[in-house]
Amino acid sequence: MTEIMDRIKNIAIEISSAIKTQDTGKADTCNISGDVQAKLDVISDEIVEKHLSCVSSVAQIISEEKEDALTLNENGKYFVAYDPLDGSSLIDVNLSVGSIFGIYKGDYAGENIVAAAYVVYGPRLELVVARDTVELFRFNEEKKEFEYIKELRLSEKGKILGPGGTQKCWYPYHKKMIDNFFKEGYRLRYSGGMVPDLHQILLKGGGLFAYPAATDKPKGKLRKLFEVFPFAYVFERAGGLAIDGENNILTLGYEHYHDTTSCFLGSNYEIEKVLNTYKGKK
Ligand code: P6P
Repeated sequence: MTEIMDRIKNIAIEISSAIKTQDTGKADTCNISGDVQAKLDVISDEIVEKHLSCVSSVAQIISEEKEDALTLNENGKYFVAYDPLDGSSLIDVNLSVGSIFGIYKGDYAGENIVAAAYVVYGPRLELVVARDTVELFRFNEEKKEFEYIKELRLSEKGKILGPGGTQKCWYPYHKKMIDNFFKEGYRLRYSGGMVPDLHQILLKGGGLFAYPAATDKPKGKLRKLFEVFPFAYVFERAGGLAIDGENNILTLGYEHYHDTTSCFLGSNYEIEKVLNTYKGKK
C-alpha cells in the first residue's frame, strides 16, 4: 500500500506539471461514459497507468477513461479504480480539478475498498490519503516533496452546501430539502468540480455535498468505483457519512464498471436531514 501511495505522489507531481504546460483543449475522442475527453484526460490517464504498472502489489487497474480493466500482476493484492483528471472541463477556466483513487481488495464493491486518495490541483498542490485516518499533505515547491500537514476530521454539523445536478430536474422533495438548508443559513459552495467541492467541506470541517438522482439522471451522474466509493471512504474515515439517499454508499455493489449512483456526502447532521427526506421515496 505504501508503494501505491508513493506512486500517487509522483502521479500528482507529473499531472500538476502537465496541467500547467500542456494544451487544455479537447481531444477528438470520448470516454466510455460518452464524455468528450480533454487532451489532459488522456495524458493524465497515461501518467497514472505508467506509474501503477510499476507496483507489483497491484493486480488490476481500471480508469474512468477506459471501458475495461487492465490486469497487471496475477499475484497482486490490490485493485485500483481511478479518475485521472476529474472536472477537466474546468481547466480552461482555470478552476481547481483533481485526481481520485480507490484501492480495493478482491473486487470494486464498496465493502471492499481499503483505502482512498485524492489530489487537488489548485493554487497549491495537495494530497489527501484515507486509511484508518484522513491525512492532508501539501507539496513543498522548494523541497520538491509532499509534507504532512494535519489530520482531517468532520464536525457534527457544517455551514456550506454543494447542491449538484440540474435544478429543473430535481424531484420536488429534493428541492424543498435544499431550500430548507439555505433557509437555515447554509452558504452555497459549488464549483462543478467534485474534488475541490468535497475538499472544501472536509477542510471547513463539515457541510453537505449532494448529487441526487433526478429526471435527467435517474441513477445520478457520479461514478461509483472512481468517484463516489473513494470519497465515501474518505468522509466516513473523517467522521462523516455518505449515502445514496437511503443506503450507506459503501454497502453498494456494482453491475458494470461505470455504474453511477446518487450521492450525499457530509456531516452527520446534514446526512440525517437527507435520510429523513428520502425515507420511502425510492
Ligand atoms: P454538473 C465533473 O464533470 C463531475 O464529474 C464532478 O467532478 C462534478 O461534481 C460533476 O461532474 C458536476 O456535474 O452536472 O453539476 O456539471
